[in-house]
Amino acid sequence: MFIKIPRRGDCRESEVIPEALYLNRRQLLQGSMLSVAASGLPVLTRADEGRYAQVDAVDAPAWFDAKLDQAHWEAVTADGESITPYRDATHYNNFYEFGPDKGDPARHAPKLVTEPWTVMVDGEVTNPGRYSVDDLFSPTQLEERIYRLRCVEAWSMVIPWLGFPLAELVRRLEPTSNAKYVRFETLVRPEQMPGMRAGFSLIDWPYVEGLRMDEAMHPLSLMAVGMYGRVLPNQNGAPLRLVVPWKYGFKSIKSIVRISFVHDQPATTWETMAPQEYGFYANVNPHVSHPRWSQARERRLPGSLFKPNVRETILFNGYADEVSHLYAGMDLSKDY
Ligand SMILES: Nc1nc2c(c(=O)[nH]1)N[C@H]1C(S)=C(S)[C@@H](COP(=O)(O)O)O[C@H]1N2
Ligand SMILES: [Mo]
Repeated sequence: MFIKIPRRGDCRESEVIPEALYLNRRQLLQGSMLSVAASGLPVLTRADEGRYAQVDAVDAPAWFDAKLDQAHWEAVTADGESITPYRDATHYNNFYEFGPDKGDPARHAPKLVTEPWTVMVDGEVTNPGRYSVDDLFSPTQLEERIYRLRCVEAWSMVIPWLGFPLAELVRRLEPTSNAKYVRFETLVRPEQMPGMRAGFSLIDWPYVEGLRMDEAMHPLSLMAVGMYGRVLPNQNGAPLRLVVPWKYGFKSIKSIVRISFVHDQPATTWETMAPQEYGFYANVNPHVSHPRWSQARERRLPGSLFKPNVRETILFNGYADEVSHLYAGMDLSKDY
């Protein structure tokens, strides 16, 4: 079930074939995507078991790799937005455990050992324990979800994830009625995570994130184990990461090793570090500026100096129809 992650050296080549298949599939899926759109979840589509993720890696000639970076990407979401090229989605990352620069995760994360991997489940829950990743996701089907990812730094991408609804997992784990929030923790392994060894990092590890229970149970909240039809690259949070598309990217915690069901709102990494800049909710909101910059617009990657690809940011990152009821009666300028 679990696919071996190629080492850095063979990584670039092996991406080519699954990606090409991926794009073919996209075109085949267009019809079904539109019908799903009509059912009210506009950028959601299902794939049958991620079959093409198991295609063997094949070496591509260097000229092909070079061409691929310049390829005109045709795949689009149901709303007509282009899917971010795989290369950008895997080489422009935030994963501070591996360093502060956007290229650091792609440089250093491939050395992270992600097999075996266990996730500790504890707190207000009927089925606590230490689960292997396979245990966690073997009972469920993988689904493909094409989501916008909007970073609080005002850039965004469109990424086709492969995963399963967090709600399914929560139901299986059976939280007690005392559980009001879910808290997530990332791996701490400084030997393999150079960003954690750097003395200047302000982050108090482990990286922690959390959701209110109703947010966790929302059908858009995804536990991702893959992207672009293949296994999740380490820099994107292998083997298991959260994706909450209506919130700023920092809520989508990577490489999860612990899931706790708790009564009180958990202290989360960014909110703890700078509460006046980053809130617990972190819902994408063009009307609530970051103290140091506006959130009204975003840079959709890839862009260039001549074509910066700037677009308006949409409330709840475009998912308002699905999620705004979760925040009825709340003042979004206070609970940012
Ligand atoms: N453990 C951990 N998870 C993390 C981060 C991090 O630094 N550490 N960065 C977050 C931020 S700020 C963003 S924008 C997204 C980026 O996800 P991507 O690199 O897969 O696009 O991951 C989030 N998850
Ligand atoms: Mo981010």
